[in-house]
Amino acid sequence: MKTPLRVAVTGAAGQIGYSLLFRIASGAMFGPDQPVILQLLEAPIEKALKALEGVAMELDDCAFPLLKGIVQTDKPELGFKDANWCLLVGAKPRGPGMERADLLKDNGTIFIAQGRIIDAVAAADARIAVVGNPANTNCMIAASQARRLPAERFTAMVRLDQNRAQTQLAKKAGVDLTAVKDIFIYGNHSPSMFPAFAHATINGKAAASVINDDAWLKGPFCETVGKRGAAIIAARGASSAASAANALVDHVRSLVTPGAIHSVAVKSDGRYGFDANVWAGMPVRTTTPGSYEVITSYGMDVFAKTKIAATFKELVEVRAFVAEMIK
Ligand code: NAX
Repeated sequence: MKTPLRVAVTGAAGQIGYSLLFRIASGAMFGPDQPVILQLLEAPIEKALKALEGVAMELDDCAFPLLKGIVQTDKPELGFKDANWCLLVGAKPRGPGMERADLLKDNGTIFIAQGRIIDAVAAADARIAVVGNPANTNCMIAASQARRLPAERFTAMVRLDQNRAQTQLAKKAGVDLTAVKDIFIYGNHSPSMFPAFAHATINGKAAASVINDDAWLKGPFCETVGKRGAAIIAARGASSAASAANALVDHVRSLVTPGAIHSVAVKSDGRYGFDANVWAGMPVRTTTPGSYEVITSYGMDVFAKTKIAATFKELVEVRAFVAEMIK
């Protein structure tokens, strides 16, 4: 029996948490022979903590053989203690009429504190994956507080966008989803993101030649992927939850699977035109469990460069809003 992994999840009583925790406990994230201890962290709000109690009761009722313990807490020092993975899902949502600067400030406060505490109390091999929006910026802020854990350990999720792009390409080409490969997301997890279709393949051929509709790829395809989150809200009356949880399972699963090639928002060091010190979506190859290298070999045409420049500009603008927080 392997030693259980300690997996901290923030926002554990939220809607993504409700789709996520059962997948982790069932083995979908770390494999069918890897036991886990779930360390569930919620905001110090009575209603959220009560809901968390109910979620923990349901986890118990699943009798998952891999689930070796559940911690429920509103204390980050306890929630992140010795955690091997910290999944930062909880964040403050943008309320009606709320300015972007206020949202960034409120979330910045949360992610500064969490970054510091993770750095102080998490396991030496801790990896951090940020989902709470604005995910790239929150990840940058948390990483900026770390002195012990290297910045590469902090990643933000763009896998939902990659999964969305893969499905859109498969539908358009009328092929099975598994025929679509190498579609990666560049930049911010926001409508400005760029799904770089020029490198995608369908059944081993260039996706652009199979689809043969440049206008669709440059227009509706990019727009559909970029605005999918808003379309889900319009249809469901609530933001993506099960698909976001599924994408986080994919994000972590790929990061612990050597050889996996996938999109992750990571700290840039100037690749693909992103300036150092923004967290931007890029293709990575997992090297050893939890570690990766950025794939730098993809060339970009004029259209791709323009799209990447736009999402980069947005990342830099947002960084300017939080400059005080990342000093
Ligand atoms: P919910 O509002 O259902 O749940 C969030 C939970 O976080 C709440 O239970 C809240 O009490 C908790 N929370 C707030 N502050 C906390 C803190 N300081 N410590 C611990 N817990 C805290 O939101 P949900 O639908 O689960 O979404 C969570 C986050 O994911 C949001 O920021 C959302 O915007 C973001 N998303 C990110 C996606 C991505 O692809 N990166 C896609 C889906 C989703 O929109």
